[in-house]
Amino acid sequence: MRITVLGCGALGQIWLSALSRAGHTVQGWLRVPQSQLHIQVFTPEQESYHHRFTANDGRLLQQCELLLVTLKAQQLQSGLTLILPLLPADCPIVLMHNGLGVIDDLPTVTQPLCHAVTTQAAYRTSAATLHKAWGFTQLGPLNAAAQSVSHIADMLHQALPDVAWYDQIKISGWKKLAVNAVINPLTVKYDCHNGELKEVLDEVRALCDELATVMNREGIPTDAHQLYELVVNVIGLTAENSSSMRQDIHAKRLTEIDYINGYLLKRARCYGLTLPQHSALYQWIKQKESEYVGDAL
Ligand code: KPL
Repeated sequence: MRITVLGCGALGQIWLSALSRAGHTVQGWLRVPQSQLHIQVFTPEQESYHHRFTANDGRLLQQCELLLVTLKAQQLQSGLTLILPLLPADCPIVLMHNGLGVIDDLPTVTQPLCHAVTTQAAYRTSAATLHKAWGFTQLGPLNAAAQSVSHIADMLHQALPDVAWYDQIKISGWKKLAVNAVINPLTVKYDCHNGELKEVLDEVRALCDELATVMNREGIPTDAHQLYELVVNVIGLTAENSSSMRQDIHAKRLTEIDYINGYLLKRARCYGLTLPQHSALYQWIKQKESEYVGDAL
């Protein structure tokens, strides 16, 4: 299959490497155009792969059979708008990002559009990309045209397991949002690794209570206790991680806060709900960002 990966950070690179090793013709697409992309990826088993990929080739994009987008939520609108006109009308697009609400900001997409929610963990060092832990990716439709592209999940599963198709991807998106809305901003507030949040479980519980109220209004079958168990479990499993939001703040990059806690607050307002705990965390992160936002833009 001819595949373009838009967004070549850590997640994009592990997919580029895995798809290429599975025999697909892949290219990278960078926001700052380059004609080639040279990467080194370490698997969780410490195997090392060097690759040199074609990048930003408009001809390959016009023949593309899958566009995998691994940009962060806040980069998607500008990144996708630029390349949509070059994409074949029937080319499926898979958006793999944290947070929700991105689709509200996008131009009309007529191609089959999917959301992928993943727990694959990867990060970049100055020398290489480390695929730190195997995860699970769920893929589902964001528009009617995507109802017919469930076979993509099998193809992706062959390259970087586990991947499964899930018609109700909104449920997975909200559960991942719940995890990120608690862990990510709290690790910034306390400037700590995920595991250290075991010290502030009362705060975790209060945040989960607020999440459950909004998620139930959104039709997501869950409750505050289930969410609390989910978040505490992820805190334990990712204890050594520095969350992506904490990494963004340390690197003075814009964070995904508007698509995580920001989206939650927006949906809460639609139901006339106020969420004091999440509002306070949201303000905290926005304040942190504003200290360097001029440089980040
Ligand atoms: O997805 C994550 C992130 O850091 O963005 C978690 C699950 C919190 C792991 O660090």
